[in-house]
Amino acid sequence: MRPIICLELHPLCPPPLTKEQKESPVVTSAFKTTRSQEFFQQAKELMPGGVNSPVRAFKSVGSEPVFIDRAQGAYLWDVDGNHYIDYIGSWGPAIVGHAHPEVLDSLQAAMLKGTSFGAPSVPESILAQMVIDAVPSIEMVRFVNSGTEACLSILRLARAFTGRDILIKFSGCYHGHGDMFLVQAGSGVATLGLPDSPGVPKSSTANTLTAPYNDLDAVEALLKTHPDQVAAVMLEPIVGNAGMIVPEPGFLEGLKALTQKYGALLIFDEVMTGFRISYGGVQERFGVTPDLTCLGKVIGGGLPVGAYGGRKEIMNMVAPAGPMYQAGTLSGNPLAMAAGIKTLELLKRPGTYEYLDRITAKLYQGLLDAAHDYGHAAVGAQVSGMFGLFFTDKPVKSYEGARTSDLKKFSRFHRGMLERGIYLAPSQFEAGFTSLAHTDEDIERTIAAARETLKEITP
Ligand code: HOZ
Repeated sequence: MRPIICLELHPLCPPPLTKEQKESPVVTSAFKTTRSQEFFQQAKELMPGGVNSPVRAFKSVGSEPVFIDRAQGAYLWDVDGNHYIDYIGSWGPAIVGHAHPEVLDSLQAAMLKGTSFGAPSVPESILAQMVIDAVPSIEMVRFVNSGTEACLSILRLARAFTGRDILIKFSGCYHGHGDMFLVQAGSGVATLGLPDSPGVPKSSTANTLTAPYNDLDAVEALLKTHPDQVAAVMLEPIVGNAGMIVPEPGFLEGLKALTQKYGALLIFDEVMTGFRISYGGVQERFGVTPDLTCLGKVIGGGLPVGAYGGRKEIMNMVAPAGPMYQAGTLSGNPLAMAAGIKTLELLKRPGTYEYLDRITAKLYQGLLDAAHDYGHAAVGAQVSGMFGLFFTDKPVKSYEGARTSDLKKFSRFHRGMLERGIYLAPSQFEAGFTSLAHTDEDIERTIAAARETLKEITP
């Protein structure tokens, strides 16, 4: 094994940034990644691919990750002292900005009372009430520790409630890494162009059927071919794991009608969109209420969390109220609850979603204009604090459409932006996220960086 690289301090701890590095403006010329490269070499011997989640390895953009040392507001600083405007936001949770002082105060107060009880505590009920008040489909909720866990549990619940086995999902949608969801999945699976994962027995996916997103006819055909067998139709109601794809008018309403007609449950995976697209998620903003909903990311305020919920008659099947078993040692953890409660309180303040909408629309339009002004085919989408761009001239309505995007161009764009201090998701098949901490000036700097980058790239 290689010796652990020893920098100035503890071997696993990057040196502190100097005062100048902390205060430096966004890097435009002195981009250096020497230390990140050293840490990545070391990490690759310690963890598969050097990371704990595949997309963040930057493999699909043909480069190497920068190692993050610190995050504050809309900004990140890496171990080489480069300073970035962050549009990943920890893949969604950082909606009020990183290390928000009020979230940190709540966490500190919670931490002083203990980090985990493995027993009921009042903060669980406070966050549960906030989620129930906000999300139209949720009358009762169960907290878990990740979006993956929420999706695994919700499918078991849908199967238990309906007594049916089949799941209909959509190509390019990602519902975590549970065996039965790894069929034409988005996120890391799409990013790395992986076929369905080895290690997943055929029997685990035998009951998973897929349809193209935005294609109601395909869904109805599957429901007709498998009468009384489909437990649930599950989707990201706005897709963020195949790049960003929005539902066409009538698509969500059509799924609701079809699931009712064929006796299946409709499940919205709002792990990414919950409390982001609006306080009540996509279901509130688009006025379509599913039977069950998965949540994660924002409701943990940056700590590991997931949740699933729905109508009481369904949720009361979950143990110990009912027979469907699901459990977790750290579920309802007091730190995650405290960070989640404060984050939702901050989001509830007047004007937050209007602000997210305004700055993100400005960013999205600026990026699109920059691409078109320099002769690049580009399309995309933006709703509230979520956005995405594809380098293609065809409208993108599904994962099949997203795959027409010019991935080489995306890689060059990503690198050019990184070197100019703009931290975008290192994959065409992920959405971008803004936060309440992003300022108009940040957006203008980002658009200026995009114009410089896109000017350099041959259309
Ligand atoms: N799969 C998540 C994004 N869609 C998380 C990626 C990561 O944390 O690397």
